Amino acid sequence: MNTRTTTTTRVGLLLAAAALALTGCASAASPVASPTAERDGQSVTITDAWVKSAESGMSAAFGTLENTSDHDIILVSAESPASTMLQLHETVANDSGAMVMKEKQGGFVIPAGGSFALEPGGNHIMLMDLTAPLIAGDEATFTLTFSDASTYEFTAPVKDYSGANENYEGGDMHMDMTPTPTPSN
Ligand SMILES: [Cu+2]
Repeated sequence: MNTRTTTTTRVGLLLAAAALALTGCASAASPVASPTAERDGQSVTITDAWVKSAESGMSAAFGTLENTSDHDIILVSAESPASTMLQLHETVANDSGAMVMKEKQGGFVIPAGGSFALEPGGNHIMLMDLTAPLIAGDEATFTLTFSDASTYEFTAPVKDYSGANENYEGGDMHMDMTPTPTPSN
């Protein structure tokens, strides 16, 4: 009798202690999964972001991605209400020596404490199929997703730009980004 009472009391105390521990834990924990490491999306910013104006079809977004963490961060995908599909593109020479853009396998690696340039003629975020014309002065919002599944959202102004007309070479698709000829300086 005596023993059972003691045991019951002890269990009750343990449960109370466990509840306290849980409460304390919950109030102290940060919203991220690991309190010691920042999610990638919290360590990345973009500066000088802009999007090329376009009536329809394709366009591209540029800027400089910066990584303030002490580890490399991999950008794996991008989304935007401005386009039904986005890809991460690199610009490379094809077999015949022409500069073409194609999807970057494995994503963009932003080096630890460093930056990754998105620029015409180089790496860029490709808008494959615009949902509406991108007019200079408008803005477009982008959501970047990193390899740890965290995200970073930014808004970029739309600007007129006559360059960045590389052909797209992906699988069996060959498309011109814009039918507008590039005026010479
Ligand atoms: Cu592209």
